[in-house]
Amino acid sequence: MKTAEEKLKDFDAYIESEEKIEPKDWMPDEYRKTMIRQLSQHAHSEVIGMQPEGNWVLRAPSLRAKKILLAKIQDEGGHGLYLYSAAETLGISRDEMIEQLHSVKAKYSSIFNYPALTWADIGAIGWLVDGAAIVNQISLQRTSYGPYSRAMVRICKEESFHQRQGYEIMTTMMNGTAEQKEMAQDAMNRWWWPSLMMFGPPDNESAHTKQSMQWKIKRESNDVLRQRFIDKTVDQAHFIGITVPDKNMKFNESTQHWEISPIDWEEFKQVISGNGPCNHKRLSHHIKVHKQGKWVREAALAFSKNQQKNKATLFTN
Ligand code: FAQ
Repeated sequence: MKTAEEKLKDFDAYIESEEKIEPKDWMPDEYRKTMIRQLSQHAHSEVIGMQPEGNWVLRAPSLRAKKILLAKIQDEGGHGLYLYSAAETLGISRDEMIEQLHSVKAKYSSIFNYPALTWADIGAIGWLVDGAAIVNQISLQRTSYGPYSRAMVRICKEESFHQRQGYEIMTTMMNGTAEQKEMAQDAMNRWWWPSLMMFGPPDNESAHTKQSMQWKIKRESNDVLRQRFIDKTVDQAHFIGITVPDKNMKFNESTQHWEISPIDWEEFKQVISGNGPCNHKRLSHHIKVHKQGKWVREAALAFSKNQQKNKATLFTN
C-alpha cells in the first residue's frame, strides 16, 4: 500500500508526462478542489453569460441576426451543461454547484456583470468577450483533467463561430451610418477594459496560478493570455477602423507586443465582490428562473426514472 507521499509523487510524475487525469484516478484533495472551483465557475459563467445576450433576442435587427444570436445563446447553455457534467465527475452534484452560485460561494466571470445597452454591445460581446474566452480556452484544451480538456476541444470550435459573429456585427456597423459607427465605438469603449479583466488578476497577485500551472490545470498565466488577446484584438480593431480606448497604448518594436495603460484593478475587485453594475440583477434572475424551472427538472427526472423502469421490465420479462 502506497503512502500519501508516494501517491503524490506518482501523481506529479504522471502530470509531468502529459498524461490526463481521469475521474477514477487518485488525485490530491487540493487538485480536486481547484478543478471543481474552476469548472463550476466556468459553467456558471457560460449560463449567466446567456442573460446579457438574451436581452437582445427580441430586438435583433433582422431575422438573420436573430437566428444567429439564438444559436449562439443556445451554444452557451450547452457549454454550461458539458462543464457541469465534467465537474460532476469529481464528486459534486449539479444541485450543490447551483446552491453555491446562489449563496455567492461560487463566482462567475466578472464580465457578465456589465449591461448590454445597445445592439452594438452584442457585437462587442461576441468579438471581445468570446474573443477573450477563446484565447483562454484554447490553452485549456491542454489542461490536465481529461473531461475538462475534452469539453474544451468542442467548446472552442463553437466559440470561434461566436467570435466571428461578433466581429461581423462590429464590421457591419463600422461600415454603416455615423450613428452606427458611434454605437460601435461606444460599445468598444465600455467593453474593452472589462474584457481584459476576464483573464484574472495580474500574475503577481493571482492566488492560484502557481499551483494550477504546476498541476497543468492552467497551461499559461493570466498575463500571458491577456497579452495574446490584446495583440490579436488591437490589429482587428485597426482593420475595421475602431479606436481602442487607451490613448497611451503603444507598440513595442523590440517585444512585438502592444503595451497598454494600467488596468483599473479596483474596478475588478468591486465587480467580483458583488458590486458591479449588474451583479444583483444577474443572480436574482438566475434564482427566479431556477425556481420557476423546478417542475421541468422534476418532470424530466420522473420521465427518466420511468424509462429506466420500463427498460428493467423489458429485460426481466
Ligand atoms: N471573474 O488566482 P486567480 C465565456 C477570481 S466563459 C470573476 O487568477 P484562477 C463564454 C478567481 O476565481 C468565461 N472572478 O484564479 C461566453 C479567484 O477567486 P476564488 C469564463 C475571477 O482560477 C461568452 C481570484 O479571482 N471563463 O466568456 C476572474 O487561477 C459570451 C484570484 O484569481 C472561464 O471561467 C474573473 N474574470 O484564474 C458565454 C475560464 N478572474 O475562486 C456567454 C476558466 C479571477 O479563489 C457569452 N477559468 N477571478 O474565490 C480560468 O481560466 C481561471 O479560473 C481564470 C482565473 C483565468 C478565470
